[in-house]
Amino acid sequence: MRADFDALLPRFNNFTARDNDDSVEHSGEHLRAIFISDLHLGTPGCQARALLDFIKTHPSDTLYLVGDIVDGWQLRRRWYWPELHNDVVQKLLRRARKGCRIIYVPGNHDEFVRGFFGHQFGGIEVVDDAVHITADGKSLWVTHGDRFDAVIQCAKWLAYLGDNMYEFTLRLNRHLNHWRAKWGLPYWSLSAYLKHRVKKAMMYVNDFEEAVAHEAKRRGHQGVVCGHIHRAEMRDIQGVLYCNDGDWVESCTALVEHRNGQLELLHWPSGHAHQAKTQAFDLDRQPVTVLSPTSPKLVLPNLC
Ligand SMILES: [Mn+2]
Repeated sequence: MRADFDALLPRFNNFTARDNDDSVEHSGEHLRAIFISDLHLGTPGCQARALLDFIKTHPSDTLYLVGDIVDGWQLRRRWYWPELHNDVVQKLLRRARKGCRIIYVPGNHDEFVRGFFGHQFGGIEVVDDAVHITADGKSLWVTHGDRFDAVIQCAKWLAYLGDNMYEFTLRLNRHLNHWRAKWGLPYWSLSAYLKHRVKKAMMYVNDFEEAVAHEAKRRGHQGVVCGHIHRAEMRDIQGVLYCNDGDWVESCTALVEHRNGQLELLHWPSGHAHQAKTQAFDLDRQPVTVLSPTSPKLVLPNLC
């Protein structure tokens, strides 16, 4: 893991740093925090140009890199590193030098960075997960989210077992009620009872978003910020604010926190670089608009 990382660093430095292209920078509000993930630098799919535009025009106190920043899986197969991708890295390093606190929470595609928890490189702090406190005092747990794949896989197996168990309980139910009738007891549906209980349990963990939100709640936070499934979202899940900052492969989305603590999902269309579509969300209110209400929910590990 560490060897992989050491091998990558000199390659980053082989390029000339274009460090002085800040001409269009700082046109907007100085945000309190920005959360971006799933950049997948090192793959042709990465929307590096749009990403650079976004970073340049959005200064912030803190910038969270919420995993899958560099795609180590793809780079190991085939080296792909255009200068534009290097520009993104240089831009981030420059931002850190200028006083922006940059916190890097690695994901599964950049798991080689997980060997560096507690370390810094170029002023960028590498941590397993983070807690962000908003201006109005809400606590958000920041994690990439891939660790919940296991929860969902496990839930599938439980669902499969649950189905077989249901068949079994139907048979058991027949015998049980046969004997209950003999003893003069009224009919009681064991299978309906169990089905109700099992379904409730399955629905609870059967969905990535709910699993992540549940874990955030268990840890005592009011919300969670994650990525991984490339599906930007901000909604309340059982009293927890679930935020997914999306990706920079398809949707070009980021989660930002304004100075007053208001959180917002920004959609950054690559062709219209300066017209961000917004979704406003106050922690105490429902979303104003829904950004991607109908995308599939299941995690595809090879894509995420
Ligand atoms: Mn991922």
